[in-house]
Parts: sequence; structure tokens; C-alpha cells
Amino acid sequence: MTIKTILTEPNKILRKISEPVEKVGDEERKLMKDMLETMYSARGIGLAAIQIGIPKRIIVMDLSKEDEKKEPRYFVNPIIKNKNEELATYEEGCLSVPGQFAEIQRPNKCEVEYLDYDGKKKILHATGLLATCIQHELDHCNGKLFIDYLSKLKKSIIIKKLSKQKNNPDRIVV
Ligand code: GNR
Ligand code: NI
Repeated sequence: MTIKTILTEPNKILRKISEPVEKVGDEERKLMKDMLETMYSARGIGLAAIQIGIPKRIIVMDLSKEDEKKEPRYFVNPIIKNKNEELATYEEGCLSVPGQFAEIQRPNKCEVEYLDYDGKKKILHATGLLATCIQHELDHCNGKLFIDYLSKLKKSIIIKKLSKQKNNPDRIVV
């Protein structure tokens, strides 16, 4: 397994629309394992393939607490079927928008149709953080970041900060 580099904003690749996967084969499973390892090493709870530069509609997730047993989840070609009218607010962060957090409102429940690690068709009724996270990751597949929901001013402040961080040669990237 390999830990990949996570792309950060501003980077045009993050704005690409990812393509559906034709078949869940060994190549896709290798990618899912690498994504999961990359996500764990960055201490995230979800990751979309485009965040490591691969425009495929693949998401990995693990919402278990650090002292609990790992609970990896894999979603290939996820489609959100039913979104609840009711909204929930979570403070969101993103591995591609490092160090920035904002409260975002999204439907508090959703139904997701997807293929699992073995390519089997599944349906999941998601609520709470799971529902939020799936919607956050699906946004990545469509080239969207959580900062796109903020006001123009807030968004531009965040992008400026991130650009500065990137250009600073003193920044140590481990
Ligand atoms: O690690 C992450 N935490 C998080 C918190 C609230 C809402 C969404 C997320 S996803 C994020 C990892 C990430 O960037 N996934 O794309
Ligand atoms: Ni993200």
C-alpha cells in the first residue's frame, strides 16, 4: 500500500468532474486501499479519489473513533437518491483545504446507492455525520469543495491564506 499526496486548494485538478468506474476490479481495489491508507495517515474521516489526483467516482470513509476498531467503508459510483428536507449543521473541514473549518448546512439524511469493495450493489440510509460526510465526498466527485458554500468574501480569504501557505518556502511539508 502507498500513501499518496493529497492535493490542496487552489489546484485545478480538484475542480475536475470524476468519471464513473466501469467495473470494480483489482486496480480499483488497490486504489481504494491506497486511498484508505492516505486518509488514515492524514487523520481524515473520508477521502475522494480526486483528492489524490485520480478522477474516478470512488470514496473511502471511516467514522470510527481512534480508540475503536477500524470501520473502513468504500463507495464506488455513489448516487444520492433521496435527500431529506431537514438540514443539519456540521463544522466541516477538508484535507484539501488544510486548517480551515466552517459550519455548513446539508440535508440531515440521505439514501445512497453505490457499489461496494467487491462491486456489489448496495443501498445505505445515512444520517448524522455519515450523511454529511457522504455529501461532502460526493461534492469532491463533482469538483466542489465545502468553501464553495461560503460567501465570496469568506471563500476568497481562505483561498488567499492557502495560496500564501503554498508559496512560503519555509513551510515544511512532511
Ligand atoms: O476529515 C474530514 N472531516 C470532515 C468533517 C466534517 C465534514 C466532512 C469531513 S470530510 C474530511 C476529510 C475530507 O476532506 N474528505 O474529503
Ligand atoms: Ni474534503
